[in-house]
Amino acid sequence: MADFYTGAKEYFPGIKKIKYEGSQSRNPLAFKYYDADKVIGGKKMKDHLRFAIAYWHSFCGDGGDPFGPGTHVFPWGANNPIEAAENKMDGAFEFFTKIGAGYYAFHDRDIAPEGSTPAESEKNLFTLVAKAKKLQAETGVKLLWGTANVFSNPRFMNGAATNPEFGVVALAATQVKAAIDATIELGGEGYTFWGGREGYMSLLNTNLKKEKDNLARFLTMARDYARKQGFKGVFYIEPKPMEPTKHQYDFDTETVIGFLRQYGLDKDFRMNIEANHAELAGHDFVHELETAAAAGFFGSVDANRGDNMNGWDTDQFPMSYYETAMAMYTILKIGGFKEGGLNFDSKIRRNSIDPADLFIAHIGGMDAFAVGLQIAQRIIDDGVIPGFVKDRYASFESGDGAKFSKGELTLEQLAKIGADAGYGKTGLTSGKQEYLENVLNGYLLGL
Ligand code: XLS
Ligand code: NI
Ligand code: NI
Repeated sequence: MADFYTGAKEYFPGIKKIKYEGSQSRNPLAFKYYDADKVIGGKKMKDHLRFAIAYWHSFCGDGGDPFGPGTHVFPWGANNPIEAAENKMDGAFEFFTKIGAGYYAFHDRDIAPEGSTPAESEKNLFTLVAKAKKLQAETGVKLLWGTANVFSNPRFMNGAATNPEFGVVALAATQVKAAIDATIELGGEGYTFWGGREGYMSLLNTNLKKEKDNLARFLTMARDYARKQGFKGVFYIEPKPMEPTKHQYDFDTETVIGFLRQYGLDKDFRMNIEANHAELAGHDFVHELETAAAAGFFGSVDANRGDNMNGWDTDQFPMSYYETAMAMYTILKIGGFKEGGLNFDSKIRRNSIDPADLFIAHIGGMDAFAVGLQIAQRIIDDGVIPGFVKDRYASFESGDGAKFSKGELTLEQLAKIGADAGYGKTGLTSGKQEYLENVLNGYLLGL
């Protein structure tokens, strides 16, 4: 029996299931570091990393950009749009099983074409959901999260939930409701809201307060509907500061946490953090992860990278061991993924047109996170870096410092402690950043 799925036609002929061959392998179609069943820190790599494939980039994006049309020729053309969507889904599951990803993620319009009425769109969606359900059962691949594309169609040019026209908000609801139903039907572990056009281009035509209130109301309705239908999974907000709008309301993790708390959504929603979006917000990827983790809002990851020479969402595949190590260190510190995973919201370049390129790109990303995971585990096992951080805050563990931490001191008492101690050399302690960077570089080189 083949160890991968194919429908009536094999869409990636000549490519077999991708295997782990080790770091000495020169085979571009083999993993060098990702060894799915290898146990790291008591857990298999595949259970730590929970890789997901993004349907939109891998099977819908054709390489088109503002300066020219698509360059990627997809082999699933057919006589009508539904048949094409079915073929594409066969191709997608062939890819998931050949690359060995346990999860995928999709927008409603990625898997099924829009119809001429909301009812027809929903019917199309559920035709493909039925096929996805069958293929999930057959292959064991699971849905990490579902979502609705309420940003591409021209009707959403002024926003979806934040649109100034009530009629558009209602049409967005037709899609979100159906996408929630689809997610539940497929056993999706999460449901994501990325506010593509939920923001503004100019305050001259925008009532910012009303739009944020409407967004919160819409999210509340979606949450209530999903829970009523029995959805037990997590809702994610995926922050992004800009693009396509000038300013998006879900700017970054800290902003979104404030918004969720303001509107009482903090129990059900967690963060889906995308590396490239963090960069656009002027943050490191790991800053966003650590901020979410510290506040108890960490959920899932859209794995990719930007280009530090330009300022848009290039959605390149993650390659930096330094970044993946820092990310996995934060994730391991909070006990790993609970419900989320590493979703490759990444796309191959416009001129990467060989069918193998999609595999090679994912292999690189999966290997990069496999390396990052092992380095992160090394940081923890070796103990030098966590030990340094622990010692740095040791003065809060006993005596007056511990009283301060427990909230047992008033400002007057605290000031008296300071006054009694005097200036002396208090505070003149090295942060040792370069030393710690050198330790980390040692791990990166396997030392
Ligand atoms: C776009 C977003 C998008 C979300 C899903 O920048 O990353 O792909 O992940 O709607
Ligand atoms: Ni994303
Ligand atoms: Ni993005």
